[in-house]
Amino acid sequence: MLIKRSPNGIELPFSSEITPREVFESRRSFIKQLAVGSIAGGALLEMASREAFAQGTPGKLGAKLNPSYSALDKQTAFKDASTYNNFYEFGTGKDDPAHNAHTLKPRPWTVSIEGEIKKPLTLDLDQLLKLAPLEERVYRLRCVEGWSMVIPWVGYSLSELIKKVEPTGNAKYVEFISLADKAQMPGVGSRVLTWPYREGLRMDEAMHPLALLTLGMYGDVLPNQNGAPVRIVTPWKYGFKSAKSIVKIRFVKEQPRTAWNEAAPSEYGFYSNVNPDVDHPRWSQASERRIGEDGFLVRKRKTLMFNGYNDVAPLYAGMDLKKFF
Ligand SMILES: Nc1nc2c(c(=O)[nH]1)N[C@H]1C(S)=C(S)[C@@H](COP(=O)(O)O)O[C@H]1N2
Ligand SMILES: [Mo]
Repeated sequence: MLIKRSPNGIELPFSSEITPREVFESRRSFIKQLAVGSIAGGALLEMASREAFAQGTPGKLGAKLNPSYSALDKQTAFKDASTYNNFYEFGTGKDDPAHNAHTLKPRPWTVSIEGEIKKPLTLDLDQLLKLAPLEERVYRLRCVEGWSMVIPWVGYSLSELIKKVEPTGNAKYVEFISLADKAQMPGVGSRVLTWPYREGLRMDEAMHPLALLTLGMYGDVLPNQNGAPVRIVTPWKYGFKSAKSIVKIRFVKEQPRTAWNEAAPSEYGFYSNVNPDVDHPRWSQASERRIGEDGFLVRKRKTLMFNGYNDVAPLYAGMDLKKFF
């Protein structure tokens, strides 16, 4: 298998599906040309918008692509990314969130930041949107169930927020708590999980620049079903570590309990780094199905260690990742 190395050390397999940098750049200038009107015509415009969509656009949020943190894999269609979801607060079926999440009210919204920090804060959405420059980051998302997507998120490193609240020496972990409001979320009350949905990271993981405080995708704000108005995305971990619609970020001394770990401790560990060598007790994690590439003849993709984000490897130096799965 051909492995290409991107500027940030992310290993990219399947080179035939990678957009070479030159093609990428020339497409961009083509789109610019269209924008200034030097080329016109309905068909071309239609093509331009499709191209712009494929590469991400500044969009309503005005985020600038951060190429050094972006995978060049072909992006998942917005339609797929916004209709095939896991968000158990709105039901356990893949299409439940898209059907049911219209009852979520993403504004007004506040996130309270508390615990082992010198500057506890409550931030509303506008404050969150202005806390640091918004970036577009194209990340692979690998669900523990064996499928993956490639999504252009909008946000900034979680570390930007962490620095502002000045954690004390006791802050060893960060806990993320999702909204659990039965009035807005018909799935809360079901017994699949204990609510609210909770996730967590070790402090050094949370400080890693790849950990994204996410406020949008595909240039615009997050659709409700994708975790509006604010979620976490940790692309080197299985998707369930990326808690949606968060209302609280708490800095704590001890490793926090998490919703999936409580539900099935032998299946979902605290770390949950993507790891093709550690199988889920009920299925292999060696390969994955990329959403949008379905089809009888389409081969599954090999799952990469840390989902290809090798930059994070030093965080786990000396740890037995079979034990700390
Ligand atoms: N609050 C909450 N966050 C959640 C979930 C959930 O059920 N509730 N599902 C997780 C899982 S299993 C995955 S794979 C991702 C899916 O994110 P997406 O729908 O935006 O692709 O969200 C994660 N975050
Ligand atoms: Mo998942």
